[in-house]
Amino acid sequence: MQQIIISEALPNPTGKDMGNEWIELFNPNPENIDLSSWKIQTGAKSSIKLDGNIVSAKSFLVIENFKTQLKNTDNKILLIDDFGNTVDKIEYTDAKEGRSLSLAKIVGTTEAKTAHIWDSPTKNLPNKTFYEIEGVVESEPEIGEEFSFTMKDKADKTLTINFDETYQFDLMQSTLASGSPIVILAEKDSGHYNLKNYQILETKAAQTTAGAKPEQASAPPQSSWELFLLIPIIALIGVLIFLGKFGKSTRYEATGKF
Ligand SMILES: [Ca+2]
Repeated sequence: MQQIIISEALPNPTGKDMGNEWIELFNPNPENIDLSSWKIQTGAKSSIKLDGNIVSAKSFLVIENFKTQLKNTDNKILLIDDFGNTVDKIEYTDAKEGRSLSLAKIVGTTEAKTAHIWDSPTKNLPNKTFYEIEGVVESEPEIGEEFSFTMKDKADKTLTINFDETYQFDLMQSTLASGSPIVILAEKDSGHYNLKNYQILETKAAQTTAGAKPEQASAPPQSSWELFLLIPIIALIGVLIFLGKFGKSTRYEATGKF
């Protein structure tokens, strides 16, 4: 049997939390699973008994209208089977209002993987798929009909990346310079991508900048020459300190007999 998973949870619904929170389970197996004697540990001292619930084959089951309340900060939700084994677990430090924590599929430049991501809820529906794309910024962020920038992926294909106003536009414009190596996490939407997260690959960015400005090429020999002069000076200071300490301790030994 494949593991039943906690596919999504909404600990902090918009408005009143009590009665509006839910936990979505998913059964990846080709047969129905009876959850009698299973439970969901919803907090340190609270749990929901799942007696009477059956999760159908390849289907979701939403647990809702429970009498306990999910904490909005620093919490763990555990799915415990009839043998007392924890079969799945999600944890969070800060539940964003109106957003659910869902197990999303990440299609990457490397192998596919999964991650727990806060996003708009997909109750009783398949969770979203996100794309991890590595490449370089082509055109810098601009405000047109949409907030967007373009990047070239590893296959040299130009992709349009839209982002919403929750991103700080000024910060993005100052950090996403044309040519910056970047890795993004985005959701695919007909013909473009919606940005979820991004990271600038720092080390490569430094190399690219150095290569792009040949007039700075004379700087390294100069600084290494300065370094060359600095080494004997540091060594000399070191010797002087050592001699000073040695001298002091000798004097201490001499006076320590009193
Ligand atoms: Ca879902």
